[in-house]
Amino acid sequence: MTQFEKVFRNSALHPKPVGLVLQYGTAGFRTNAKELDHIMFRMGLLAVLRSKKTKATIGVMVTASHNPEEDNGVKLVDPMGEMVTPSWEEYSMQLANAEQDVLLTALKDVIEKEAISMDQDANIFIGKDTRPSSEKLSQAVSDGVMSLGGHVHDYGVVTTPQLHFMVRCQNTQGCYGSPTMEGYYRKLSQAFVQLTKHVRQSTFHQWVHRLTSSKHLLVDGANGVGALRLRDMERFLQNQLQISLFNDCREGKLNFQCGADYVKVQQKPPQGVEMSVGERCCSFDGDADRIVYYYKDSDGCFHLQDGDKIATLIGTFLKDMLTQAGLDLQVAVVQTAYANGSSTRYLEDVLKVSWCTTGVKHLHHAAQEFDIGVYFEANGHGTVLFSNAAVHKIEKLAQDSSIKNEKKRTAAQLLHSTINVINQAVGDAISDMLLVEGVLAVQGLSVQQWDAIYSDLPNRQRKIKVADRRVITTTDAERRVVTPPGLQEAVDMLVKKYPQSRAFVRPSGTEDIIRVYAEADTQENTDALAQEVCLAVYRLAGGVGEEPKPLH
Ligand code: NG1
Ligand code: ZN
Repeated sequence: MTQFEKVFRNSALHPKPVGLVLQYGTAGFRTNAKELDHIMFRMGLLAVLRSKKTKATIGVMVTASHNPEEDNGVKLVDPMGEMVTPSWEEYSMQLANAEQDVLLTALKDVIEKEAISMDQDANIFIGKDTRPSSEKLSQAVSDGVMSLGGHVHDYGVVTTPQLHFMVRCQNTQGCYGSPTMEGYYRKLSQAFVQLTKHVRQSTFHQWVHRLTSSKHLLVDGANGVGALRLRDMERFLQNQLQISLFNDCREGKLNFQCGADYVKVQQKPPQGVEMSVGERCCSFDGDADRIVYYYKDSDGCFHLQDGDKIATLIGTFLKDMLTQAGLDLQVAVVQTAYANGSSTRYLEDVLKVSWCTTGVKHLHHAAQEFDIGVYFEANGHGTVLFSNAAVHKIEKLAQDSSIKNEKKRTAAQLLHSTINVINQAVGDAISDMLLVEGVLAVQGLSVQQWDAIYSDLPNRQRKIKVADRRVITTTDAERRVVTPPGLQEAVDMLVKKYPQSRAFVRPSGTEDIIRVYAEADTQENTDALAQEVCLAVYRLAGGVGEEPKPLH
């Protein structure tokens, strides 16, 4: 039997429902798990082609991140651990949406267009989250890979960033680390222990003073894979961080009233976490590639430290360390339209700020333009990218034993540990958490002091259902609407009514909805603005169901 005959035969075991069309969205295919079996098989096929084309290991992650438990999804991971290149998103749609009888034609079309040598070996790493549907769906990916003669290494239940890490380690022949779970835990925790070692040297008194409180962190695992893998990691951390883990998969439902997305969008603490006043808490999302921090003050008020606050903390720390080390490297922070206006205003005074479209692949790409690119979405997805030249300069300085100035030497070593603690392949809740904890400890900052760096403008995110979300198209990093006609003018008029306000509208790439974002001087004005923009979308972009109502 030829390879293609085998693919044809096996594809019948994962049939595509006739007429079903799915889009490769902001972060891969994502929908109700019942619709995904054929997609998984076909992504297995595509991963083999991508592996043959790049002559490298490719990753396939089965997860729907922060979506409800009944959804699932799949993302492809390129050789350096980044999201698959956009031109291949097109191919994935061709394959995903080809009817059963033309699947082979679609497959051969990709092979021809990309001039792929089918004799080349293919190696695929597979990972999955904890959803009940993930087991069977990841099996469908494996079937696809093996039907086309690829080798599979199945890592089982891992966080999305762990899979990205494995792919990058494998393709850098171990330079980035060892492609094993132990390799991941060891690399990150050793770097974290190094970071916190400097605390004892540089701010000994503060360290002693905070010895008990500063090492303690409450973590909401969203009842997902992040909780399981964080448990595994704890023993590597040498007691440098004491974690109380909640929503750890033992009872509650994945992402239900917990997790980073819930906390960010609802702007309230997750269920199931026992927070005391002033205690530092964080929430992961369902596949642990996002993190947000928060605490409760003595009046019982909830304070959120989202991706913007994390970017600010890390960006300014890096800038300080570079200055102290005397290194001439540029640090930039990349933001999207969802960044709080206050964060942008604060950051623009101290660093370079750059804008791009929502979606990690865009942020990652934009951050690569700088010596050091810090990127975070407000929702808590982000990381730091160091150019090769920056890594080289920092490593050289950190190893230079002739430096007599202790401040300079410490700064260089802290920068070096930062490179190793951060997962440069992709945003990683566990790695970001270790970096934030390290930076807070080194700088002797409490969660309240970190929060006080700037005050967020009140903001609100809403969702509107429309008949076809593609009727809304945008420009200028998704900050302005192009179609339908009249909608942007309506938003502009509404924004003029409130002080310090801003609002924008865009179709979601992961859910079948339109997102509305608003911010203004007070929460009341923000909510009024968001409500009016929702109504404009509903009326001008074909809203379905009941008219949007005010939230309170
Ligand atoms: P969409 O659904 O396109 O808004 C959401 C997030 C993105 C990104 C992706 C992938 C918001 C407003 N949007 O995309 O930032 O994280 O999911 O998970 O948070
Ligand atoms: Zn996620």
